[in-house]
Amino acid sequence: MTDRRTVLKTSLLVPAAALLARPASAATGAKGIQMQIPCVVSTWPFGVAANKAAWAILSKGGRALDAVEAGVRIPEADLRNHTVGRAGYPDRDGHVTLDASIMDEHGNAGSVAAMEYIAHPISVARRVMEKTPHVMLAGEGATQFAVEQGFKKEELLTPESKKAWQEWLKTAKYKPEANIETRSYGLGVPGGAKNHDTIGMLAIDAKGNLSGACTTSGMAWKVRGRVGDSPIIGAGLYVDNDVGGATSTGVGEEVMRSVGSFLVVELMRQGRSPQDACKEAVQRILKKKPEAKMEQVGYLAINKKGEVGAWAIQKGFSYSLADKTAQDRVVPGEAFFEQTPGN
Ligand code: SD4
Repeated sequence: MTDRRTVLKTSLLVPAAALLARPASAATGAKGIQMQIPCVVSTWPFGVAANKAAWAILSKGGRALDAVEAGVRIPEADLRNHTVGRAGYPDRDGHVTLDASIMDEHGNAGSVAAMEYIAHPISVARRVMEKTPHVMLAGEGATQFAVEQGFKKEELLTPESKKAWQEWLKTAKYKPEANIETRSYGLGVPGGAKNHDTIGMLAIDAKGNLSGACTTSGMAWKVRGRVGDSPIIGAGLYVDNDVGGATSTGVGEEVMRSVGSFLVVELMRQGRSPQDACKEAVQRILKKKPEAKMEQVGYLAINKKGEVGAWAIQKGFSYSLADKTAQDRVVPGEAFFEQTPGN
């Protein structure tokens, strides 16, 4: 029987070079997937519904920035989803605090971190980008700014999320879990998401312009005040209209320490394919911290030509694609390791 220790032992026996040399599967090919422009890609199977909202804009010749904002607002509003927006699981003290970031084709960026009481952090992030000289607002100041901008202040902790939190309080054990979305949404069991997963979305519009958005309630039961990678420009999201864009999901601390999305875009700038760039960014995490193989981080990237690639630490990460040929494709991400049992 394969248990956690066996997987760890097995993976330790496989030299890193061999892991790196492992061929990509037929599902994606070594170079990833070629999309037709305009197109939109996003993390996890719950990206399908988000992509549809984005596609409604892109297919009419709309701007990528409008598409990614409209797209990620779908999971933000979905009360079955406990990892993004309203109904997101709270921190260990029972507060729902949201992180989000957005970037446009001009390299403009906006973000909010640890913001409470506002259901659509991505739209507040866009206002920060467009209405202030700043990039990031955090905490109470972010909520205050949102209210000044006309956003409604509301309780984000739903009865269902509160119940889950109270259940967690009985043992109060904090353990980030990998691939929650795949199990709760991908398998068609709504409302089962337990701990974390973020929507990151990248779009190219008919003019060939790129934008990206990333939004999350972060790690469930996190320490109050904790901010993840999602609102950090260059960590959870990075877009350079000359090159491409990247976004991440998983344990944000690993992504922040390696400035992952910026790294992916810079590798693409040097000529690496999106898939190869994502793979290298995951490899950097594992090189500095081999124990991270027990965690999950997944990167998703697209280049200016519409080539898409992804890579994760563990299997189980997947992403959603939409262009004129199909709007509901979900593709498994490549990974270095098997999914950790119990994760
Ligand atoms: C965070 N990266 O706050 C987010 C959470 C996430 O899959 O994506 N989980 O660290």
